[in-house]
Amino acid sequence: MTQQSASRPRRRGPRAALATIAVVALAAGTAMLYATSASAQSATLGAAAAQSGRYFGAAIAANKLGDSTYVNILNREFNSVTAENEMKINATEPQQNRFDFSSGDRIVNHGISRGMAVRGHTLAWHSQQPAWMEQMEGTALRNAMLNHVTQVATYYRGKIHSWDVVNEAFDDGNAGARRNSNLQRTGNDWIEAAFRAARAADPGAKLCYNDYNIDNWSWAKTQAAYNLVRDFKQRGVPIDCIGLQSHFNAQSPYPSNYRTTLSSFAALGVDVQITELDIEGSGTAQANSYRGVVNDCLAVARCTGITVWGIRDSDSWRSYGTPLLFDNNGNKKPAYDATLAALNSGTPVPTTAPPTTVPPTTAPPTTAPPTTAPPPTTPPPGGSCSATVSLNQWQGGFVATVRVTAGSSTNSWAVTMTIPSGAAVTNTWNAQASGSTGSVRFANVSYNGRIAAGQSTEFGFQGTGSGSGMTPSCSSS
Ligand code: 9MR
Repeated sequence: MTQQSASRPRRRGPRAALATIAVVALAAGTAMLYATSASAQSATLGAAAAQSGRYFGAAIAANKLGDSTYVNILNREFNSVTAENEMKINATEPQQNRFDFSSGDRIVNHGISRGMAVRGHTLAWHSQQPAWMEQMEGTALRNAMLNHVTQVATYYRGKIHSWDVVNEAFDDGNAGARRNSNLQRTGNDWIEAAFRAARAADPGAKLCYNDYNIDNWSWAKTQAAYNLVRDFKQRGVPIDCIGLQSHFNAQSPYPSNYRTTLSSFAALGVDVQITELDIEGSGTAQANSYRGVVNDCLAVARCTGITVWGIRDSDSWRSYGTPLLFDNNGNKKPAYDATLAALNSGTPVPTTAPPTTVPPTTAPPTTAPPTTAPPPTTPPPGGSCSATVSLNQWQGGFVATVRVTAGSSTNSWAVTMTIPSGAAVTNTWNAQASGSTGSVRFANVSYNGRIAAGQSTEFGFQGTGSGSGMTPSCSSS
């Protein structure tokens, strides 16, 4: 498996949308451009994000899954979940080699049963280690860490969209140095060792490095994380994504160069995920910051999803800062309205160039645009769609990413595919599968049935065996 093919959801949304807009503008004048880019209006965060093939997730707590206000918001608004604490090392391996997945399973099962993508958080971290691990050093700790990564990633194999393989390995000071921890003291290569173990255990999961205070492009810690990713890509260490936690407050505000940070990481050839977003504040100021974050993500083709770190302000680890999208009673805040509107506002021009690149000095082409309109691409009436599939395969298994594009706007869609003989679907996200072998139908879930004309959404599934030769066929209404 190559690094490229490991890159599961290849987000082509903004580029595809751009191409569509260009065609429409040539054919019918620029007025159509605005009509097209503003046409899709989804009522929930997940559905709005899904229009461009992205996810919108929340960190959730297993012990709140009995709270109906909480669960109603979760199920209505979000299409991805992260366990806030339940999949950390102290939760999953409380005693050495005695694993406990009970709380993690509650989160994973809740997400998977509703077609949500599950982010795994986290396999290797200096914090929230069980007591037995905190006391360890050296070779024993290195082996215990690798065993933990292997066991946990293997247990959840096929169920996790992205793993935060290593969390918070850099120091907070300006030096950009590694954090001094018992894991770091096992040798500087502990991070890449963890990534290699995770890839071997679950080849279908995207593997992320996750950290906070790597949002501001001019901060040394950001540069340290950037250099780590660049080095891994250069040396072929398996890494698919960078997680920017993006906990913003007065000391670490939403930076004006955030988009530069996102596009710079993306230009290294990794996905960018905003993994723990919360922004302290209230009212218009808070709403403006959320809007800025969303717009920055939409502007970068490989910024593939946003997760907020909790649902209501009262659920937040920083509840005093009221940093989330819903108030203590579960009501939508101005920050929610701004976030939803930004997600619905379309997909601005992607900026994938690294910031260090000098802008071209060549003048724009002087050739006049063609005066003949391109041939009209008339979509069939009554909702139409097409689907393409891309595969990430390894010995004995595969992950398929299916992109559904609406010819004319849809209210619902379904993709049917014949699963090759000997292969079987084991897990699906962002769609509901009927059956697992032979002819399998994948129907939209509640938040991604509506696709505006020319827009796309993505779903995925994992399977055993070989997925070669599948031809998707799409129908819609
Ligand atoms: O939100 C989590 C809180 O409930 C825990 O007490 C805390 C313990 O370390 O971890 C919080 O989540 C952190 C996440 O795992 C990593 N990035 C920072 C998050 C906020 O502290």
